[in-house]
Amino acid sequence: QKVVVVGLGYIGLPTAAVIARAGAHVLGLDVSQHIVDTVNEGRVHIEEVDLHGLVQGVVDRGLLRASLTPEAADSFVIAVPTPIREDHKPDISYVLSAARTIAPVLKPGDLVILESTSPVGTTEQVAKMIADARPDLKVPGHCTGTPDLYIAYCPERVLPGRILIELVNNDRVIGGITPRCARKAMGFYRQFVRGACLTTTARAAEMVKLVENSYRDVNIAFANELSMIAEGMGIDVWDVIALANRHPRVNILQPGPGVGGHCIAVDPWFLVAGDPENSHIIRTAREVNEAKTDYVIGRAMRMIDENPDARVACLGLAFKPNIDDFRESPAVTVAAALARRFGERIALVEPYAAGLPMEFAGTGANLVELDDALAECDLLIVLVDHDMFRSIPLDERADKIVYDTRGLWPDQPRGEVGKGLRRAA
Ligand code: SAJ
Repeated sequence: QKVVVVGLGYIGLPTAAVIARAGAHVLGLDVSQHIVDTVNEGRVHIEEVDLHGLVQGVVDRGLLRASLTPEAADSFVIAVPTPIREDHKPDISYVLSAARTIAPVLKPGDLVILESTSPVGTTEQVAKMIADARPDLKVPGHCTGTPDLYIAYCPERVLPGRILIELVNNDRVIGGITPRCARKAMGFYRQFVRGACLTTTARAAEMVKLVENSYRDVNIAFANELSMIAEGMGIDVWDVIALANRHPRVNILQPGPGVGGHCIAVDPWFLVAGDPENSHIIRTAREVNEAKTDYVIGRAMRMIDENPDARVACLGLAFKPNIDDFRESPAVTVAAALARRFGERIALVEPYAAGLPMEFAGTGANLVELDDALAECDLLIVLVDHDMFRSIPLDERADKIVYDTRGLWPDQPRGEVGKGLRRAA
């Protein structure tokens, strides 16, 4: 069987490689000549655990190719970005353009699956786009009698850093435009998914994806709100959360400098845009998490002002621990605000960065090794809970002034703000 995957990004490329490994002939479509060339050489343009070896293997075996132009196939998987606009409204133009691209090569019996995180109703819009482009085909939802095509929505739910494991092992929610479409898509996923494949409608599946990430955002916002309340009361929020979580029905997440990545900080807005009147908690959670980043910036600036002779190290720039992904990272936002104001006084430590993200251009702040930062800096601002930071022994930081936004070092001596703080969200 032949499969076309549209979009060779963080989800599309691993998905294409996993389908190819299961034995299908996969054509990856992308609008970037650079990405197409890279994949055809068996290389990857994104960092993800074990991805390079897998892509090299399936390209060498002739199971995966990349191209700028579509070809006929049995199944089409759309995995293109759905960014958010300035006004917090979703932009589904890449999805619609992907549908327009594949429409000319579709034939009766083909399956089209949308995987991109999408506002509710997008799969129906894909069907409409195909129906308009191909009046000769009977498109589900746009014809009488038995349709020629199968169209379904199946969101990806993988965690960056564990993509290849989770692509195979996670349960999949498969929403069909019709129940027949859902059953057909289930047959497709069963070829390479070990988790359960659960079917529903396309609209429900679209909402499920948005709900999962909103759930996490709301729960992180709760932790971030607690952190600011506890800080004002002089209480260690991590102690409070750990103790509250000993209750059998309480499970509070961890506060931090804000929520990063391109999913959790974005997807809740798709729900809000769908029904602004009724999405109070979801919108407020977004606002609390965004405000937490500003709170951390203000707090860090005050500490630096109170210690005018201190050299400052920001520990971590990634959006979460132990990965080299800096997209929408609150750590970058905080460190860049400090770098713009304090310039070369700020040392940046990021073991996962090859160079500095562009946000730091012209600020004078430098990337330094962790050992040098520990030797030279008096004020440490912990922004990411990388394992490498967690394992720094107390004797290397006991005399430092510490602002630990991740609660990494429970044993840090406590003191007044600016004089050797234990940890403060
Ligand atoms: N974070 C906290 N406190 C916590 C947990 C996370 O501040 O207790 C922060 C992290 O530091 C990070 C952000 O939240 O900045 C997001 O990290 P994450 O690990 O929670 O999630 P992502 O963005 O890497 O992946 C999420 C996952 N969704 C859920 O767990 C519900 C993943 O399964 C999705 O596939 C992915 O979004 C996606 O693509 O939508």
